[in-house]
Amino acid sequence: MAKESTCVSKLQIERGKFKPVLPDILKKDASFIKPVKRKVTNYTVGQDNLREIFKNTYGLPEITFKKGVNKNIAKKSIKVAVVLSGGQAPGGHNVIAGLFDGLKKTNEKNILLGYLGGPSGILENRYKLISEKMLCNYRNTGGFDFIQSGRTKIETPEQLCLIRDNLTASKVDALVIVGGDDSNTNAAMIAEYMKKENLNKCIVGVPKTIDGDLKNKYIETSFGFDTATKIYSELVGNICRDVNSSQKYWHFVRLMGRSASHITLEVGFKTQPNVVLIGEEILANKMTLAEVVENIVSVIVKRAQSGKNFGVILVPEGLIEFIYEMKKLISNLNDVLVENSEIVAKFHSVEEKKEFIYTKLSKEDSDLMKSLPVGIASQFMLDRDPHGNVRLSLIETEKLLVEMIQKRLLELKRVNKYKGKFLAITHFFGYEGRCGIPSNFDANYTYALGYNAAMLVLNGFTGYLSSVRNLVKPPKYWECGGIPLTMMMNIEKRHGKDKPVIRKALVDLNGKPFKKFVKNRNKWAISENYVFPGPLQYFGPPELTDMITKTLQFEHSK
Ligand code: FBP
Repeated sequence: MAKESTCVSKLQIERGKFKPVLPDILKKDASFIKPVKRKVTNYTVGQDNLREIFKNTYGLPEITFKKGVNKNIAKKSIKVAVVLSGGQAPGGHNVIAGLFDGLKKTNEKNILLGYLGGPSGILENRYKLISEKMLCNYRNTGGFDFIQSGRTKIETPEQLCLIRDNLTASKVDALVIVGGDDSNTNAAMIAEYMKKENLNKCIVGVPKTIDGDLKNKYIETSFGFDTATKIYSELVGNICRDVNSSQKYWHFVRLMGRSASHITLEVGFKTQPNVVLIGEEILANKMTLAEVVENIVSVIVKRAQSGKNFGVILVPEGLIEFIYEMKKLISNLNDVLVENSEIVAKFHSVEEKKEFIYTKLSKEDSDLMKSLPVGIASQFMLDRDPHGNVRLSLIETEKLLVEMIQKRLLELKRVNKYKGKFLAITHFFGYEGRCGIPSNFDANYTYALGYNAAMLVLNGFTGYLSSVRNLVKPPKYWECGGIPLTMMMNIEKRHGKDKPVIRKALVDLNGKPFKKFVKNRNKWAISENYVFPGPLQYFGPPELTDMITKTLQFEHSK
């Protein structure tokens, strides 16, 4: 429990007393938690290339923990290492706490160490031994600051050798990688390498990301999504109330989420603003930027006709990559930047870089890039992250939209088709929510994911993602087990090359949440159906403290 000190808040002290609820199956002694294997039959369809890359870890069975005698649990003490990878997400510290408690409950001599600063910590062999004394101040807290995080991509043979050597030198038996799709791709690569090298080292992943895009039939949600969306919803709800009070501004709020619009959809449900853009729909309809702008303009014009020159618009962070011509431009630009990386690096200014790049792009692409506001075109040139992704958090799409909307409204004004007043304010909410104090859901979920990861490694499983399901039910009923990482992979283009990566789950346009949204959005557009969710609650009635996301509710509704 967090101790009182000048840098610990009262809430943190109270929150430190929260005892995560373990699923019933994990409450048992490890020797009574039996892993049941299920062969996955449709595993190999159309995935021959993956089978080739993951010769040793492809085709593993799915694991579910059930009540029963387990004679295979590690008899000797083991040493496990944990690493936090990628962007922060509320609950990371509780994964470590669950892992620690699961290991210690099974054998007091089991050891947990934490690699520092993300995957680079493994490469540089920087770690700390984790003790209860150190951990107690971090239980139920937000952030990743206990051992920090990083985005180093692990893929080269040299890196894999180094990891092998470092794990071996430190006598680490198992490595738990807490990360999103890219980081768990790392986990799959390391698991395969260890198997290939005949090393008895277990590599297990834990699904983390506020973006909510690491999910599938077996992984119902990634941790952090619940807390982050509650925090953003409070902020957006407050803006809706402000808008409704002053009735003079249009607020454009871009929300994090990278390539997926799950966060935007969830915050949309919780606050019911006037426009919610869903990138996946824009892509499916092959909409151009001009068409996206036109759709927003039609709502602005309609509301202005009833004297409403105000409103709130949610923009997903990844919007730009969903607009057909932009997606093509970004993909071609990525290839050109990789092919010409040495030359580009020699230019001193972004302007020089852009001028050079224009000569390498097709006329269509370079004309499009030149037509963008200068600032946005320059943001397109920023370095990609180590996984080859455009740093979407740095591209101010909301400002691009405002600029284009202003132009269009002026045109309409000139021909007397718009008589309103358009005053726009832009926001970007992302970093505000990633390190929030985890909600009850995330505190429980992360603790269970960590504890479950301990059970997986104690049983010697490797190449798995820790899976805790049945999340619409109270934690007591959650089901636990492991899903083979390779089962979630496909081949995608990264840095201009085909690479095996974990499949991102985008908003499913045939899914229940999206359909529910479509039913409501016209009503939200013209009237003020705003909902003001207020702050995330840690104490009080369970209806408030244990509320799950609308996305989970709708996805699992009958
Ligand atoms: P992960 O996918 O690693 O969980 O990161 C999510 C995220 O918060 C995105 O929503 C955002 O685009 C990105 O990280 C920002 O990255 P950075 O922390 O490097 O600025």
